[in-house]
Amino acid sequence: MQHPLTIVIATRNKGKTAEIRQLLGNYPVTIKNLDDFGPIPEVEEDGETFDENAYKKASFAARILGYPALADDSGLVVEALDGAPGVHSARYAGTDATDTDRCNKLLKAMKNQTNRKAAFECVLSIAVPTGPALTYEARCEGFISQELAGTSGFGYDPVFFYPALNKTFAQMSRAEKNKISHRGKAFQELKDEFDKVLTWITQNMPRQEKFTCSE
Ligand code: ITT
Repeated sequence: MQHPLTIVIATRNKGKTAEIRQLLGNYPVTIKNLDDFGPIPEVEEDGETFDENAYKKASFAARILGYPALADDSGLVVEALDGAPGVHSARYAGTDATDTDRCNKLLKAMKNQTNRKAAFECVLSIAVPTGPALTYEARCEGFISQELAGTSGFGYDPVFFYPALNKTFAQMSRAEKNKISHRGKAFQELKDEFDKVLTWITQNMPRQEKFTCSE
């Protein structure tokens, strides 16, 4: 169903997009992807925090496209690696690496480590074209497994073990992961005040001036 308010999901990550579409499935907004528009420049994610990068991505997309935009900046923070890969999670094994390459690099870095505590963190930023933004954040704690397990999800899901369900994120269905994940929890906060968010967006969107040409 088409709703009058459109939000652009400002991500190029297909795994995230699928999760976000499911998380916002029943809400009264029309969701667009970056792919629904022509080519737009890439944002440089050079911020030092998830917060900075989320705002950069959301405000850039909102300004360029003229729609409210929602960005997610997230990553895996591993205690024994002093917080790495952290904000560099997507590029941890170089720009051409695959998700499996990144998981394997992490397992190698964790070889012989007894402290395997880790957390996924997620910051959501919803920005309007004039600059202001709302922010939501959440984390999900778990452990780095000894080997890859499971084929669902994306990114580091096969090596992130979630003890309460006794499986890795990649062994969960999307719905199961969305209930407990960093992204799922951050979206829950947003959805808990969805009416206010919609009002805020409407009030902060630039007005479309209606004008008529007169001779
Ligand atoms: P966009 O910036 O276009 O959204 P990205 O993949 O570059 O896509 P980030 O900069 O936020 O996104 O990097 C997040 C990385 O952290 C992502 O590529 C995964 O490797 C990892 N990650 C984040 N959330 C994850 C999740 O739920 N499961 C597994 N890995 C995740």
